[in-house]
Amino acid sequence: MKKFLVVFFVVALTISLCACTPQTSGSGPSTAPEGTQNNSLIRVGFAQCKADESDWRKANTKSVQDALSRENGFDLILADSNNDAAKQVSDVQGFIDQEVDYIIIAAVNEDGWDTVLGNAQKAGIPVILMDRTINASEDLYTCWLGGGFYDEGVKATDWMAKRFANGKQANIVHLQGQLGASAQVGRTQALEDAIGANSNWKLLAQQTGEWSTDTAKEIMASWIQQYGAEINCVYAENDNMADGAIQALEEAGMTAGGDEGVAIISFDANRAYLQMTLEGKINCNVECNPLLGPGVAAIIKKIESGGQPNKKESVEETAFYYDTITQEIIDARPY
Ligand code: GYE
Repeated sequence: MKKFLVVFFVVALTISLCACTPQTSGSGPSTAPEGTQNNSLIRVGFAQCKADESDWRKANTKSVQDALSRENGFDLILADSNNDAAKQVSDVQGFIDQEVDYIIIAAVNEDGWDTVLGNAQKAGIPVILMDRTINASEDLYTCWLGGGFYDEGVKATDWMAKRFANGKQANIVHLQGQLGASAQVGRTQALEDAIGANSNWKLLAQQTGEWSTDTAKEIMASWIQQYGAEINCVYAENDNMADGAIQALEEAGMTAGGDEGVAIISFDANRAYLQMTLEGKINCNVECNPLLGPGVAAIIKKIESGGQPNKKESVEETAFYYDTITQEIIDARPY
């Protein structure tokens, strides 16, 4: 009888412990795959800006979830800050309180990280910055993996210099990303530097479109009301906003892109917008690779095996142009 009671107690205790295992939002079931124990999985907290905010962000989120799967030895916990910088900082503090093994951050805003990253450091939790950079001491994070936003902007302004060569007047409207995001800061700085260096370039208007197609369309419609045919260049800091601007131009009966239309600059080079580049609606689309999951997984595995990643791991990036891109190039791309 006593043996039965002991067995019954152990079984009951096991069932109650499984019931309180925190649900992870990574891919795969909430129980460890065959042959492994939950405690052999590397627990990673992923503080994402806003998982479905743009085509780029959706591809980025999926890339991390696919690479840091349970099958690959990870227990991924995704926190979506809904592009709220203060919430994202508290999401990171939550990961520290949960005693995760690693923290990944795609920072909504460059600023506000010193305290919480100091807490992660005290807790001995390595922090990997992915995509966005931040204004904090490099001692507070292990490494950064992402694209070069200022250099992306230079690729775009180099194309603009050819479009508006021989003193041709450029009258530019500028749709910025969410203010304070390092992608916005870098791409904006490149444009502002180029405007300062070209006396025939004029900035008619500048405003954040919050990375959003609808917001950018509304802003562009008001600029068309105000400036009309004077506008001959749109510098949109991501594909979704470039699409919104094109919709507004076409609804106003104006031509977007091509040799003679309003020149359209975009960033991200998501497949759907490379198709628009091939159609000539986007003139210059600068790549920013969202598929950073495998790189992050490799960095964590390197650390797990005693290695030390480089402080900065940037990814190769290129640009696509309406008069040279082909369907074959688009078909060969992974996103
Ligand atoms: O350009 C935009 C997303 O940080 C590079 O964030 C990323 C940017 C990307 O919202 O679409």
